[in-house]
Amino acid sequence: MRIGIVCYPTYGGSGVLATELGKALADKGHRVHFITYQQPVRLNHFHANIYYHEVRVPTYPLFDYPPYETALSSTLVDVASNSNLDILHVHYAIPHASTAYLAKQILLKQGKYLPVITTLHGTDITLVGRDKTYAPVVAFSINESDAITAVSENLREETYRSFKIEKEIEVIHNFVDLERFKRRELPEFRDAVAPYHEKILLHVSNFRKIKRVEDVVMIFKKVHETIPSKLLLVGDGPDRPMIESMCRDLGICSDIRFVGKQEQLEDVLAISDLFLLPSEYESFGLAALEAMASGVPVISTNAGGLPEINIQGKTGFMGAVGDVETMADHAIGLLGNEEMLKTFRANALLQAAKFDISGIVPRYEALYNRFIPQGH
Ligand code: GMT
Repeated sequence: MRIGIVCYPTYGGSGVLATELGKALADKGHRVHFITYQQPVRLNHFHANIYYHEVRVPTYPLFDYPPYETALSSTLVDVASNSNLDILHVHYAIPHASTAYLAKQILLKQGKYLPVITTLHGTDITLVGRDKTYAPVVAFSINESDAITAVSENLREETYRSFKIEKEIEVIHNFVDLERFKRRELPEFRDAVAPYHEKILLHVSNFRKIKRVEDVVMIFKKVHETIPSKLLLVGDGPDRPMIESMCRDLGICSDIRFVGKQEQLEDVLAISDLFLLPSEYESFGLAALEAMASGVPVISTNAGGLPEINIQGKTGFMGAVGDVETMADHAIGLLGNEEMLKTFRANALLQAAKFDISGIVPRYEALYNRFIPQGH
């Protein structure tokens, strides 16, 4: 198949998932064309079956807001015609579903039929998409997609609750490459972070309000009072300055490290004992799944799709949004009991295996096949 993929090329989960999907499809012999405004972060090696098309957005003094959607639609028309795409898969509805719709209409006029699959990822529905400035376009373009997928049961339900969707939304859960995240021993790295064998807690996010990174720090503060421990904060985003001053005010800066965006996340996971994700909402929580794939148990909220991956009392524990006390108590209970920690590690890995890339990618291939006209 010749597959076009549109996504955000940045560190967000939707872009990561879309890029990993494209790479896996390319490994299986499909030709994959990424159409984005920047090289996706995880698209970092040459692959004979992968093509990258940059969306250029020319500026002009009249434009206070350069028309990205117009540029993307035009690039989609160009790539679909010249590379003879069989299918277009867009990740994150805004603005990708509406640009895909426009490109599809233009191509139809030119005599080419291009089926469009839209994968909903989370904030495109639950936060940004619901805003009335975007909602009518989001609802329309989702309905006009040939197929709609959501990354969790919870997101599927949220989408039906928020919009008048006339089509079936298929749940295809996010996936992880177990091979990539297989835990390796990295004793020197671990010693550098925790020289006195302290426990290592980890949080990975884009430091947005919805992630409640302040709760990560408060959970850690409580754990730290009882258990010698270090906190690693991976990622960057708008709340980082606030979190830095919070750590200073609490006087725990020396045990918290901001390590910025990390491409080799598997190495950081390999030295971690516990993953913290106290988000206000997660449609899925790909970062938590990646942690489990490295055998790291998860303390999270029970928001959104998190209960679909984090099993209470088995792979970790969940608390209500904002219930820092409960989440901290669970973290202390787990980190203070080596036997229990070992069992949870094994459970986390077993649970992650249910979402292994080898089981999920064929579901996307089957979906594409349903919409590609015979003979292509
Ligand atoms: O986590 C974010 O805010 C980034 C966002 C994105 O679209 O890039 O992530 C969403 O999609 C991920 C991949 O499907 C999910 O694992 C995240 O749970 C989801 N984030 C939210 O729902 C807040």
